[in-house]
Amino acid sequence: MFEDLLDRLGLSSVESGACHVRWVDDPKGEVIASDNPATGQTLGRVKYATRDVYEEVVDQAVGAFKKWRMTPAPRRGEVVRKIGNELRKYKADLGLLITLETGKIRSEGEGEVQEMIDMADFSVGLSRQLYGLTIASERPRHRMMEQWHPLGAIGVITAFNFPAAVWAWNAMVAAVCGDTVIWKPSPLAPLTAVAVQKIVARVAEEEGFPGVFNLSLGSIEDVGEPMLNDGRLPLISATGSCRLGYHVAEVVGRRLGRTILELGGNNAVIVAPSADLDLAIRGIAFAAVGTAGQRCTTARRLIVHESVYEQVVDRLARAYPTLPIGNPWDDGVLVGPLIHEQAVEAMQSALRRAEEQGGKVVVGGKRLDRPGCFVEPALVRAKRGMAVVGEETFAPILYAMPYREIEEAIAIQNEVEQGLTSAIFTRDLLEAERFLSPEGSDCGIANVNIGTSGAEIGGAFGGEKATGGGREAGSDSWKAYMRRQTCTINYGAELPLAQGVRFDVG
Ligand code: UN1
Repeated sequence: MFEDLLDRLGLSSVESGACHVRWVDDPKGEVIASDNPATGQTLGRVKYATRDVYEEVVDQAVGAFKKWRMTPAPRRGEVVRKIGNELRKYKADLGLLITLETGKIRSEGEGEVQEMIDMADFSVGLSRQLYGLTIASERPRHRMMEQWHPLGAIGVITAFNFPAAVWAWNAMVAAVCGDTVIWKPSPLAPLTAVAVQKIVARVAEEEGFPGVFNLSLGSIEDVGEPMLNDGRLPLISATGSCRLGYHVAEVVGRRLGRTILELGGNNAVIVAPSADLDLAIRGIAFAAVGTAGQRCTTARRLIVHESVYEQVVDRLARAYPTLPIGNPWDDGVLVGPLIHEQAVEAMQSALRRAEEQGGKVVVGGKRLDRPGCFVEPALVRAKRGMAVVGEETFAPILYAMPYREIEEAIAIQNEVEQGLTSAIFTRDLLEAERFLSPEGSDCGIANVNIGTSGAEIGGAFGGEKATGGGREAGSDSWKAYMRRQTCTINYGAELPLAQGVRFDVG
């Protein structure tokens, strides 16, 4: 099944990781393997872009921008529509490749391709809605207006856990905005990036716009750092850890470039006394265990009212061991492997520290005795203030803590560094509204009776505080990919000055 899959996606055993108006490589480029985390088997190999190749990619992307920016936005939308249609044809195959490379289950792999398709559809509509305002001028016979212009060639850095969808959040929107895109994908999911690039670059070329979508997979030294320092790239959109984000913000900020940062999350679910517990248990399980806890939106903390705390912990403790763990491509499996050995070690180390700090593992947490990076999702009784609870461990660990008053629950929810997603299960309207009010959740995303993960693309996605403040995908996130120009037009014969200033010459 797997050999045919690579064929169908047009992938050979060694691929180049760089593409602009055509695929390019440098014989000196290091070749990396992409391994299936469920088996350890190598799926294929990809050659890194060297520094020279990176330079060539940026030159081409900057060159392609000149034509693309003058192409009417609805025409750009048409190219994106064709990309969406092409992705529809590859939904099953690309989804399976994502499953094999990242270990996420089939429906999530396909869901990710659906997310790309949704982003294409959204962006097609957007291509006719890049509206600017007309503003009343204080001066007679003057008109003021805002218009939005394309920014330039932009850099998009993505992580392994959403190796395709997050690229689409950025690239589909950026493309209709008139930007060209240079994608630096994660070296942990290089084949997905190459497969997506093949589809997308083919459509762009057929439409007469090669060089709009570009790929530059390479090392931190040859591609990552040069990209951050590259004055030709006015915007860098990066997804990854908070550590990565601090670095990106600093380096890009130093040259006054723009960033969109989507960094770590330490997301919590509050379960109030009035919650529908059946709903809550299902929502928590998906949020905490889905994608084996490797989403930035994963629920890592559970804040439960003391009156239902034992009941919720008990129900989760019974549900966890029934979750089918196994090969992510097999039907019925809900928990696939972690991405690599280091992730397994990080999980074990966090659980050890949790116990040292007074926590108690209720269920799970063991590595499975089989090849691949499989672990049992862990549920831990924890207390407010435990240092490990403040950390984002990219693995399925859920720390459950009791609370007494809703104010306390919200304070616990808000007391971590990150501010990505948050949720409350309650049937009490006042409590729900309080959670959503300015004195409620401090996160970019706040849900009621829904878990912390699985956002739709129509909303703006991103978070506050150490999550980086960026917004991607829906709503008016597009504005970050354009430059705003305020224009004042004088259609009279006088030259009145604003603020009543007089400057009479001659
Ligand atoms: C991420 O983990 O980087 O809301 C993004 C969600 C997904 C996106 C997650 N739509 O869980």
